[in-house]
Amino acid sequence: MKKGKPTIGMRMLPAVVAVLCIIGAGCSKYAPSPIPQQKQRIMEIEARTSAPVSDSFYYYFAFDTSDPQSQDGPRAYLSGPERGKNWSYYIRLKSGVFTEKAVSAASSIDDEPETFNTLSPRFYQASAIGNVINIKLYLDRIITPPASMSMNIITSELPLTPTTADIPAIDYFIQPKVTLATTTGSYTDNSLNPLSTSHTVTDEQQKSADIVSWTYEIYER
Ligand SMILES: [Ca+2]
Repeated sequence: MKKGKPTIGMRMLPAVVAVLCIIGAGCSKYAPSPIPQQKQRIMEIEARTSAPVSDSFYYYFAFDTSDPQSQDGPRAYLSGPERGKNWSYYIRLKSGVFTEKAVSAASSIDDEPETFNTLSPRFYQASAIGNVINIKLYLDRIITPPASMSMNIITSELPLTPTTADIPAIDYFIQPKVTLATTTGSYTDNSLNPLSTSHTVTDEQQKSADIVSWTYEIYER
């Protein structure tokens, strides 16, 4: 073959490409279309403290997700026989570490919570910066949520413990049952629930455990 002379194959290349394109176009008609990404409900809670969030305290976000709801919502009992009363799921912040616990049976309230990070199917985002604690999670992965649930934000110096000694909560909702709708677009906050976190911490040493405001929102991502 002489150098530089195009072969028949090379000369036919455009035609071959065109045929392949037609075949390709024909085939794509039958190719499976990508599954559209299902949007998921995110629950976002933001709580603000009087002084910057401190490693000295435990911050509990306790939920009653049971259906039907308990009469009085998640109570601020951290010890004694009623500890963790009506808590079916909670997130705890201590020393910059977020943990979570789904309370499946009454006895499991005393189990150590598991780390709430990217390994948790419920985790979306969580941070504690300055005076702001922000938690975002996949609502539908807590449970199949009922039309509404209830929440309490409880702070303390000691963790929830199966002891008869009194472990007093520092801050908590005066009215323990704050009802939250779980439908997309739901929103509520402390001003709409005037009895929530209205307990004012007077001890200067405990201002970091004083929740002064909070918001709750449901949206899709
Ligand atoms: Ca407060």
